[in-house]
Amino acid sequence: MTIFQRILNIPLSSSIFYRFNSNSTIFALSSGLGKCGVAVVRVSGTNANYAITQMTNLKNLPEPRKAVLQNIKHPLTKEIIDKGLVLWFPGPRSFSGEDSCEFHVHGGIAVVEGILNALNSLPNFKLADPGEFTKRAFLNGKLDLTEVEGLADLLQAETEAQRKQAFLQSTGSLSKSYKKWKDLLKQSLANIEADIDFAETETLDYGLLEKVEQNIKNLCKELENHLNDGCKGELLRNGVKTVILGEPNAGKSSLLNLLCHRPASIVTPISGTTRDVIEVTLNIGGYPLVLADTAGLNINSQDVIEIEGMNRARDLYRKADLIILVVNIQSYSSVQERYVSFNDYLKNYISDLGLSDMNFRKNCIIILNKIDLDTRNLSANICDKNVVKLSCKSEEGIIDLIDILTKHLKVLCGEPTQEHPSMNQLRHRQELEKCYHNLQRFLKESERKESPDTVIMAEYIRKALRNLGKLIGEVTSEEILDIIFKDFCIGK
Ligand SMILES: Nc1nc2c(ncn2[C@@H]2O[C@H](COP(=O)(O)OP(=O)(O)OP(=O)(O)O)[C@@H](O)[C@H]2O)c(=O)[nH]1
Ligand SMILES: [Mg+2]
Repeated sequence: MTIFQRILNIPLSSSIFYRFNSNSTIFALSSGLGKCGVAVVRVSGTNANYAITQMTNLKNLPEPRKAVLQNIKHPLTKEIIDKGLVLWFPGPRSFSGEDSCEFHVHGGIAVVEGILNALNSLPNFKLADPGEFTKRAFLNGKLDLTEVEGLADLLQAETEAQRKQAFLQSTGSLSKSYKKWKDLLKQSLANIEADIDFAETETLDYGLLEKVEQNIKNLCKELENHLNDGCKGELLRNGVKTVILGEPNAGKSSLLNLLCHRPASIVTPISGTTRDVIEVTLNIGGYPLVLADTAGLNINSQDVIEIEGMNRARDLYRKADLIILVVNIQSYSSVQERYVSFNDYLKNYISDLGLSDMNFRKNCIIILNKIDLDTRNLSANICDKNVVKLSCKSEEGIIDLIDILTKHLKVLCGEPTQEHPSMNQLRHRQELEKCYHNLQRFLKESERKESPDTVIMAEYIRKALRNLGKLIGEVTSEEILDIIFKDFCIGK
């Protein structure tokens, strides 16, 4: 039993370290399937060396991590399948921590099939499950669970900012904070346990418990800051949900099509064309945007289909992280004399759409569309940095729109750095919230007027430690692992 397990009070049976005992050697195509220049087949496990000695003419294993060019043959028929590079990675200095090797061959389908068949004929070799190389790396202590999740996100990342966040996480930026907090809690627990065991017989450092209390208070502050980050990391990971709203015919669908460079949404001069929600995922300035076109809001409509479309639009509005409100300059022009300013018109417009109760100025971009039809040059008098003057027809103003969108996305998603990584998964948030509550209970007990019970205090720290242990995967269950590794592809 390790010291860590003793401190956390983990029964042996629930420790993943004791359950991992794999004898099989796994293999898989790690590069993409299909015709390509080079394909990489990866092998990991106790017998990985066999793959080299049985499938090449090498008498001895090559120098570790140095590529050697070899004829690669089937171990039984001895037929040469291809000529390619062979690399040897003896454990534990390999990705999985086990003995591993790689074959870099021509990326033809038959070549890859030939190599996989050859490996399959070796004793105790089996095709890897999705994520099995990474799972072995985790079980061998090469990566912790947050790093594994970062790696999964790195494979899924579609934008530059997502890649940055995932890369930082996969290289331990999040776990560094969590491990620092864990060390502090371990130290605190040791101090409290010392107080419990020796307080009556020996003189302990005066004020030790007060010091622990102060440390826990500071940690709670750090946790609060980490938890109250406006879900920046989650927004970056999942995409910023953005809804386009406005009156019928304002040009909402034209805007969506302009931003995604394809006719995803139907555009016609008929008012009320869009009914269903049309959603596209975009990369704007390196940030992920999940953009939804909606039915035009017309509170006077009696049409049941249009009414259902508007309900869907309002529903999205309530859940959106960012709102794009489209105003048709022709509509403004026709009533402009009635208003003292464009802002005044806007207030009325929002109220007419049935959205008056919402705070529009927060995370909202206003688009004054169809400026190519601005014959009275009304837009010249509108100087609000949150109002973008646009023509979906001539594309005038599109650069300003992309600019302002990127600014909003930057604020919403933040810019994760090595020093300030963002938490980006519900699993982390839930575990950290539990940790925070356990520490609050600790503080409540320690602040009790009558003598606080140090045994209870120690128990709360133990629980908080267990929460952090779960977060980085030192304590985990097959169920959690299955959920995390299911996102991986075969060969990773
Ligand atoms: N001249 C001009 N016409 C535009 C512009 N943007 C959109 N239109 C036209 O306005 C009409 C309505 O455009 P849509 O994009 O379908 O408008 P919508 O807001 O989606 O309308 P609904 O789906 O009915 O709510 C179409 O005929 C478009 O070609 C623009 O910037 N300039
Ligand atoms: Mg439309």
